[in-house]
Amino acid sequence: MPRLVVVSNRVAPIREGEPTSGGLAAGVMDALREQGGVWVGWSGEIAASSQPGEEQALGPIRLVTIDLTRRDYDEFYRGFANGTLWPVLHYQMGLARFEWAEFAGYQRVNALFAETLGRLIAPDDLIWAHDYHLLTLAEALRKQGVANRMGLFLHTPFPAPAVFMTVPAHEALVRAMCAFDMLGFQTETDRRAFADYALRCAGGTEQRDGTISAFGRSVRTGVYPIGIEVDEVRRQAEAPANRRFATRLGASVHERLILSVDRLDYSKGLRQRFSAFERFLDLHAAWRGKVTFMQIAPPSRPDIQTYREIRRELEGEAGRINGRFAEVDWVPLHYLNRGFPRNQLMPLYNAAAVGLVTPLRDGMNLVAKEYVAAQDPDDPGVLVLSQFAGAAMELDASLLVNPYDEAGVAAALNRALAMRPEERRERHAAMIEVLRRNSLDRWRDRFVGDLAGSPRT
Ligand code: ADQ
Repeated sequence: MPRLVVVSNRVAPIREGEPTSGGLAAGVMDALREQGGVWVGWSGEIAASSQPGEEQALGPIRLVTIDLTRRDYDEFYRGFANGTLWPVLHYQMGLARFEWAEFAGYQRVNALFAETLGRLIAPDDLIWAHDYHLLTLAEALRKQGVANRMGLFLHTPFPAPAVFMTVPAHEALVRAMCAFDMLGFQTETDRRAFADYALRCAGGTEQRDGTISAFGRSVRTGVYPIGIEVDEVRRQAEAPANRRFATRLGASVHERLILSVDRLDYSKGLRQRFSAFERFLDLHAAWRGKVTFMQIAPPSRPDIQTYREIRRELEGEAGRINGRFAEVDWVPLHYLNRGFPRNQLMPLYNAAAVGLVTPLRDGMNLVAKEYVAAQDPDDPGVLVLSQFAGAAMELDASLLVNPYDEAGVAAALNRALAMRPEERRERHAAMIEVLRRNSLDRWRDRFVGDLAGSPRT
């Protein structure tokens, strides 16, 4: 196998000998460890000038970080990546803004990543770029004359062409994406949307094997739904030391727990979810006093206006709902504005009767998969899942809901809480089988294998 060079916005903060923070970082690290390789990304530091930052060696792996300037950060990260692309990729055009100067900053930072890579790579290295921050990376590398195989995996959705075209730079973006040799998407819906754009808006053609020709280049496209490590989640969920935390929590909530865990982001549908829970308490009053809804949502991207707004709004809503329904001995909604380490989160999943995962749009949603993996197969909880999460394609044995339909979500909660054990076990077994078949290792091996086998351009 050729050496792997991974590029992502951030390099996971990983120290030797310590457990990694999440599945994805672990999966990528395993691949690098097996094949040897380099991981390149932003250091998270703002410096006086953009420059290569620290380099760290972790056995056969080199971690190379880049510092950004304040201007890079504002235009690339806060501006075009998270102020324009993130909302549009999640069908939230109303929340997007656009400035050509920020798009230029995005291209400049992609070119900076490309320069750093150019100094590191050997001719046979495979370059694997991650996510919406790096859509123009391959184009920048090609301009330097780099001919290596390059693949991009998009962790977010790719929206329908009419939505994507609301970004004024849409054509430049898709042209740049075609400079990769391979594009991986989470679902066929996302891949199809990209192909539709290339065919209908760029006069491209598509072959049976998913190869798309447009803008004078050919790029292979494929579907690689990201998975999780089922056994790692089970181990964390069941470890006696970890369970003590969940037991402590169990004493503080009422009989049944409905659990949601998200980064605080408007794409996750938290406001609609709070309303659906309120509707549930209205329509199914018998559950009052018996069910607690816990929403764990640490703030993310706090220096972006839309994120500050959603945070304020949710705090108000949580207070209002609790004010309306709480009793002296029962608080219906627990809203926790902080993250938890995985060894506390997994037993919490395990303790919850219902996992409520209702993003308005999501590339995949690993929380849905982790919730299923953390359940006791003999007495599993029920997953209530948005039909607009990529995970819904695989986890169709969950209770699928439309997150915009408050009454529908309320009915699904009632059904989940009342579900008989045999049905819960059946649904859980069907989902576990899917998760085992499409593990994180398989996702990575399929992507890297296909990239290694893709025709060289
Ligand atoms: P995210 O939008 O970050 O990821 P998600 O897939 O749900 O969303 O979560 C990623 C990880 O973060 C999970 O392992 C989860 O356990 C952890 N996590 C989430 N909230 C947490 C919290 N409150 N405390 C502690 N840990 C928490 C993007 C895309 C997704 C896609 C992933 C992977 O937006 O659609 O599934 O990448 O491709």
